[in-house]
Amino acid sequence: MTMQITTESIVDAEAGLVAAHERDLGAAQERLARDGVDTDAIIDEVSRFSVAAPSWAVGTGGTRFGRFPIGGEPRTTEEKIDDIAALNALTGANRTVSLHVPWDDPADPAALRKHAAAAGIAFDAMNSNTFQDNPATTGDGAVSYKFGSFANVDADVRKRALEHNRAVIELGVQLGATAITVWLADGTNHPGQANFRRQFERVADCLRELHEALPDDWEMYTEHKPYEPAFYSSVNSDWGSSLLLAQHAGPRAKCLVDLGHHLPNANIEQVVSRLAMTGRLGGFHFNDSKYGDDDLTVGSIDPYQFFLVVLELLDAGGGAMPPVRYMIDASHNLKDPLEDLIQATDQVQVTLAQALLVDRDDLADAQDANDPARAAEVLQAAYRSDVRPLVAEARRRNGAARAPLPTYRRLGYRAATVAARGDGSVATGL
Ligand code: RM4
Ligand code: MN
Ligand code: MN
Repeated sequence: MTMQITTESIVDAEAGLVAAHERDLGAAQERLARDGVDTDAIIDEVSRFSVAAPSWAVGTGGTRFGRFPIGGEPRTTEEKIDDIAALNALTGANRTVSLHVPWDDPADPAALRKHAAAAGIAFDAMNSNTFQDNPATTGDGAVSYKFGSFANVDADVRKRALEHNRAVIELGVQLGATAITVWLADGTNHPGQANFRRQFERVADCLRELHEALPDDWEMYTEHKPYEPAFYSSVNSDWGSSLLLAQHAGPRAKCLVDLGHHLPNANIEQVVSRLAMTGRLGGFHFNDSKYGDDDLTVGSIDPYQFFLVVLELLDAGGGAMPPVRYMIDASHNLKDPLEDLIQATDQVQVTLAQALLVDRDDLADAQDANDPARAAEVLQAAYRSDVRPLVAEARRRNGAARAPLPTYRRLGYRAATVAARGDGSVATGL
């Protein structure tokens, strides 16, 4: 067992921060109270919010040009959960893990569930991987996903892909999960390679069959993406296709928006609004991008867009984050993965607090008065406000860290994982 980070060790490590935190918090509360803001309501909502960590994100990612493992990477799903427990101890806001099968393929699900429960971590949406051939999914190699899984012309391949997805659901049931996310790599690289309509129909029918296999308390999410690894066409390429697929599959099929899965300059906040309006917004993957599905740290490239997206989520949730599945979906090629997850979670918390600051009545008045300048003032008043003391206080009230990154470093968690797991361990994942 790797070292555990506890509230007590955090409190000890942060003893020197208390006085400054109290001063900053008092000043922020006084400033915001002058504008009639209920800072306690904001702190409460930030404390309530949690975002899943994906099991594959606690190891370093790579590109097709190489991978540079950081050392001390988790060797098993249990160790991935240990790392997420450490993350959650620091942020108080990563209470669930999202598994990716067969990157995670536990031999003893009951034991894994116990291990996670002891670490205070529950299981979020399961992810089924049919973008790679794998003995567990494609059996003896007689079938291959090279030309797609659910979209494949070969009924046998589609059957294997469905079996794999059903097995992922069964595993999820044993772990206490209640959702599956289906991201498909299916598409084409060459014009004329496949018939768009027939590919789509095959995927739609498979998803419908999968929907029939859902346990009563489960949901499934279709995750769209315009390109990569398919570079000419993807079957589930955009939110419209995703919505059609979900509608065809059944009432418990919803759409998942990954911030990096849009063509350049797409208005993602409007996509969120449309999906929420139709009752089909099911999940959300946080990351940021400069060019494509770059899986960069959420808010690191375009924090204002992210603010506008969170504003739409709050609109969908009537002023609180709506009950959809949230996950950080980023890749950590250079940073310590846990440090990036800490920063991503902090960014989500800060942006949530800023978006909660928006005076929605004022905004609605400005909209009804056709006054875009006033609407902009309302948004900027919130976006330019320093909410960091409120976020630190939300974490403190959860028994987590006021300053999670410096505290993570001070506690020496990475050195402890290197000592326990060795400096050559490599986690499964991207
Ligand atoms: C995809 C997509 C999925 C993630 C995989 C690893 O691009 O974002 O959500 O599961 O990558
Ligand atoms: Mn994703
Ligand atoms: Mn992606």
